[in-house]
Amino acid sequence: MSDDLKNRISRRGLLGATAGTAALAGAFAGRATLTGGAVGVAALASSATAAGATEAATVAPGQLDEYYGFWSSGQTGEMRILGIPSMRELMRVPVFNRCSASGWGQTNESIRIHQRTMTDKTKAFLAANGKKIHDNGDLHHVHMSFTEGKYDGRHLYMNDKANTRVARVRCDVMKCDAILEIPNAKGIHGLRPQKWPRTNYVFANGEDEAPLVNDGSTMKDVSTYVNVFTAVDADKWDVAWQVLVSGNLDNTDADYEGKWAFSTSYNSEMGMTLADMTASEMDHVVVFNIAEIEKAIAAGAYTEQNGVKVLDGRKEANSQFTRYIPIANNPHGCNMAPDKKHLCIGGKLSPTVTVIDVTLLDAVFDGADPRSCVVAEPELGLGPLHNAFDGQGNVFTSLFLDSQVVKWNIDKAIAAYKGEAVDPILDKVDVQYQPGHLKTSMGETLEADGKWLVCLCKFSKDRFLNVGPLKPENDQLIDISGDKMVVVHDGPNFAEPHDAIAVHASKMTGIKSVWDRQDPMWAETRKQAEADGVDLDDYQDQVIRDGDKVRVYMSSQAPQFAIEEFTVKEGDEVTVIVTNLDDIDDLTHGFTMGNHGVAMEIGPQATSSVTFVAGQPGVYWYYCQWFCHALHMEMRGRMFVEPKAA
Ligand code: RUQ
Ligand code: CUA
Ligand code: CA
Repeated sequence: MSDDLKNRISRRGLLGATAGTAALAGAFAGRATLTGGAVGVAALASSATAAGATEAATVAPGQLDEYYGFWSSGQTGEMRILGIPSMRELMRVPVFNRCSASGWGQTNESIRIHQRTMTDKTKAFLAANGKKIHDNGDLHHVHMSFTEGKYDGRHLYMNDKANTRVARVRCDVMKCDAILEIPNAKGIHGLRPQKWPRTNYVFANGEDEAPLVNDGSTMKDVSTYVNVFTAVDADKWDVAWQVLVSGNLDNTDADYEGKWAFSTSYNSEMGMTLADMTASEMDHVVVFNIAEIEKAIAAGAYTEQNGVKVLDGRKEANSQFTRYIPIANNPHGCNMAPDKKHLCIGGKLSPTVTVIDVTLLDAVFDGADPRSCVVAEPELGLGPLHNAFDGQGNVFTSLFLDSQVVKWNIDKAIAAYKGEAVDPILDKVDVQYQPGHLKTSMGETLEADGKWLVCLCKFSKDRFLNVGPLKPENDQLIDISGDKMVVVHDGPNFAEPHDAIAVHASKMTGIKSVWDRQDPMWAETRKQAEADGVDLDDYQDQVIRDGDKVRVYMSSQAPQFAIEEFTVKEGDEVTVIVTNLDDIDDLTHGFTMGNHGVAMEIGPQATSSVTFVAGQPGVYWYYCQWFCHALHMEMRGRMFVEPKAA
């Protein structure tokens, strides 16, 4: 690859004008002929079809969407819920971020979830920095739990690349109930639940290379660096095992038989600079053999590192845990088709998608040429990143550089690879602009239905009113029910609509409107109440003093807090525990303590608590910040802070 090309593979360079794209095309031309761009470019359906598609995407006021869209939010750190096809934003679920509206990251219940699975090192690090938790995150990928290849509506799983964590969200209340910091790995990026027989594992990729014993004893000697593939036990919420690999790891997926997991690697070179990371002609996808890995774990043939069972799947270990399938330089997306057979790998720097037939992988583990499982490699256009499926044998691939989505057929691509004169490309459509992920309705399950495609564009440029140098990104909705793709909706979105899944509403029947009083979310708070002689079910509102700790137990019922004043001393550690006794839909209360940086949400029948240090002597008002009643403004009370006793 020329230096000129490498220079252009920066965010800025990729965005560059036609010249940049032309230079890339020129660079690619050396080893591959570009055919994609000439075929069916931006073919728009007739206006009649376009109008029909737009109508299908219209959801009138008061009408409900057919699909739940679960969105990652990239560096915002939260999960979002949108309706599809309306693309209306329905909810934000804080996970790795601090949320001012709900108190996530500040309530004791959420801090306990954060801390429960932190490593001791992290706790010490945060304590040394005067912090209780990391309250930022970079949430790239959201996926739902599976039972036999289908969404089962139990959990959603997601990664935090920034702080090497994974999290779980309960679908019944749409709150995060578990976070796990992954030891040994660095920068968890790709994340996928096992699809078959059910989600026993959540597979998580460490993207960044670091010494396995990362204690500062060696830092610049790259030969000591490793990358780590992690399987999280989805039920126990602990690391089940890890496998060391050669090269880094980017995106991951699993098959529909529970036999394999796959990870792309863009840095097989183990390069530490951009030039070195793009130096080789080929990188690879790693195939993990789940049965062989489980056998070794059961036999105790692992080493233990930071409390985790670790196997060596690096090339030089020659194990049966892994195989390395060569793929053109710097592959990215990794998507298993619902035909249970074909794995599609986005070429990124190569204009191709590599199709692997997973039924040929046993032979590869038995010694066949690793590339013998490659059954197609269609040239589709510039910058292929991710793939989505319609369940009818077709694939939709995002072309980052071309700002297009290309629809192509797997069987035709296989025929072309065998030398038949067929063009696998069926259609191309312009999107605005630079698409990353794209997701079809139910497309990563056996129930892919080929109705909608959400395309998550990294840039919106001129697509919306100018809001300053920082522009929204652009989620576009594409009707894929006909032969031609039709863009029917622009959805501006704040950082970053990284990835999304579209789940049919019929899968989400377990969602509650009112909390169960016995919910485990506040089990610890309940224990404290019992120790204080307070029965959270037969509510006794009271203030308990325990040295310089004060616990204020109060219930709330619109439009009143049961305790309308309480007294503490300057410097006291005050914990306010609020139970919302209202039990009707959508009657949420809040508790905000003025000038103390404290706010939390308390849903119907929920208990939430927050701890803070009482400030300077004086009168402080607290109030309910979630609109709950005509007298919501009056739902307030006073905290009197007395001077410390001399
Ligand atoms: S990766 S734009 Cu973080 Cu999802 Cu491909
Ligand atoms: Cu309670 Cu507003
Ligand atoms: Ca590379």
